[in-house]
Amino acid sequence: MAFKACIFDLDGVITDTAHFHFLAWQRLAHSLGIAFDHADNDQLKGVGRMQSLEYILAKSSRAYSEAEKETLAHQKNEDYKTLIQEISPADMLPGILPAFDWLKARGWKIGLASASRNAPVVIEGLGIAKVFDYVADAGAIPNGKPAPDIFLDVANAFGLEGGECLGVEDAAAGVTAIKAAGMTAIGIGDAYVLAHADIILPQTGILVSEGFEKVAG
Ligand code: B16
Ligand code: MG
Repeated sequence: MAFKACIFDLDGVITDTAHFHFLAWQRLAHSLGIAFDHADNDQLKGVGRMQSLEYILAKSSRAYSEAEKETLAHQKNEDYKTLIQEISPADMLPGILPAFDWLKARGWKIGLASASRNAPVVIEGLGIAKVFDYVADAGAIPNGKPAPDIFLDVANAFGLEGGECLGVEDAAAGVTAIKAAGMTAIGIGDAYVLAHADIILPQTGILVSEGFEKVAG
């Protein structure tokens, strides 16, 4: 079956917002007397906001009410929104603009399947909002990654089968979601973490030559 669409993850694929998530989560964790380091942050890649908070609070000795959790998640997001105000086209990861050009030249649809509710602000800051034929609304998708829902939502919007779509992800949960959606997965990053992807690339600079050209060829 020929590919007709490429569906991108945002954080860690198109731009590196993971560092901003790290700073905001760490500030929150430390304010609660909870340790939080880069290894913790890696566990949260592709994981939604409330689930990420649950991961952090599980390390606390005290229990938090639902109302307190809402307040904490809001606090982290306000911090995160302040940090991403500075995002500009210079924050695009290498090879992404050429990847968009390659896809457009072949008439493939371009979709976004980010777990982040802040995705519209980030792509606006990067200057690429108009590139996407469809952007999934993370807040409207009931089951987060590793469930296939967000990738299937994009495929449905395009009127395509999973087998006609390629997905690009940097998180293990995201690769699992792509495969569960019946799509072909390109993983960006650590080969050990992303072992279940169809193609694994160490970085985005070779996405066209070692990713798209290989699957489309
Ligand atoms: P927000 P992605 C994910 O984005 C991030 O990787 C993850 O760290 C974050 O917690 C999640 O979005 C939710 O983000 O709090 O902004 O809604 O990798 O799926 O593009
Ligand atoms: Mg990601």
